[in-house]
Amino acid sequence: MKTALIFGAGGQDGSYLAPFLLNRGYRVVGVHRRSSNDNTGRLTEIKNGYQFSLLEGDLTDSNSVSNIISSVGPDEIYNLAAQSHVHTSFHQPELTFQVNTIGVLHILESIRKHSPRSKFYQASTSELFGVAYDLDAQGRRIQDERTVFAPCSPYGCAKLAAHELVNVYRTSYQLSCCAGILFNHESPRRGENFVTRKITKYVAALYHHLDATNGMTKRAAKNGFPMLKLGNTKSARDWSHAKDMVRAMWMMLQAETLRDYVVSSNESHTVEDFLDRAFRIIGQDWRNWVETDKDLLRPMEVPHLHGSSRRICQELGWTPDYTFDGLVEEMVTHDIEEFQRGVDSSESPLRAPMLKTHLPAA
Ligand code: NAP
Ligand code: F7E
Repeated sequence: MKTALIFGAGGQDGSYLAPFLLNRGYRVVGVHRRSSNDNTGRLTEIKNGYQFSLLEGDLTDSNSVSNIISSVGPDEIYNLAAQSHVHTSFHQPELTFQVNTIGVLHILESIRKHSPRSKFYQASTSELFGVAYDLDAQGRRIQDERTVFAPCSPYGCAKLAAHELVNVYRTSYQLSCCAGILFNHESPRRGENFVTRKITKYVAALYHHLDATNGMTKRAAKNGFPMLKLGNTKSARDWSHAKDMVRAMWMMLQAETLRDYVVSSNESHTVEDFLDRAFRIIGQDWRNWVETDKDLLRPMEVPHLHGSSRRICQELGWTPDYTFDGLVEEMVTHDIEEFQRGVDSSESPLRAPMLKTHLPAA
């Protein structure tokens, strides 16, 4: 039986990768950092499973990382832990480097010293490309393994340094490590301060509000509901489903020779496209409900991401199962149901997460 160690097991991707590996017969050890509030909620379904265990550890503490790696002696290590919010990285650049760069160095050094036979996957990102792109045969702006890196945020810079470290350790010490340059990926488990989930949670709350105010004029209904505040809605992203992405991570570690791959849906949509799709599900026009908040604009923005994952498709046979429309629909439907469960629960409806966030101030 193979053992896999996942740093960041409680995050969006970790919570999909862990059951994916358990279903393939792995013993899985997840690492999460200490927190005064439970940060393992996404792992509820597998937490008490026989082949799954959780350890506390923090990437910024080299002792905790090396103790975990030397005691578990894993066949495969996946590093999904990060300060993963790009806007936050402008406000907390130092923390972002501590976790996203120095943390990765701690893992690489521990593997080199204590577990050199472990295979290692590092979560790199399309943020490495920043403003850079190439033109494909149809003249479209795309990014693939040959595109240069030109990051636009402390997050992108920290991830680029970690990406290069993985390459240096692979070449210098012949470690079996690689990095997946993954484009944006989302799901009903996406953190609530990323744009897609922020939108789908709002749409769900609006759906219930409109339902509850049935019979009122649209104008009256609108007056009783706060607007959705967003930053730049013109930027374009290549959005996939997180489930497709964790399958790619695993496939990369099963390859005979480990190398870095771009993983993407190969489609690019603006934030406005996402808004359009999500609001149309509840029969609304997003333009009536969204306003710009200058505080949500970033000091520098990645304007256009559009991946080409041809290489991983050709060499490893990876292809995505989900479509853009399917992803948006799943997220909106999930959030509508979650909202309803909050209202139905025995607690006061005001404690339901959506109502708490979206009810106008008294
Ligand atoms: P996520 O939901 O933010 O999960 C990140 C996890 O890392 C969380 O469980 C977090 O714990 C943990 N973490 C943060 N700091 C830590 C520390 N110092 N020590 C140990 N654990 C720590 O991110 P995700 O969407 O699953 O993404 C997984 C990885 O892929 C990240 O490295 C991200 O940068 C990268 N990535 C993501 C995307 C995407 O679109 N999702 C695309 C490309 C690359 P808490 O829950 O306690 O905060
Ligand atoms: O922003 C715009 C924002 O924060 C997407 C991370 O997983 O993917 C993610 O980074 C776009 C940007 O994701 C709001 O300016 C508008 O143009 O959802 P996001 P991201 O920055 O692309 C990469 C690949 C990663 O590696 C990261 O870890 O949406 N936007 N208004 C907004 N974004 C947010 N968060 N909130 C807004 O209100």
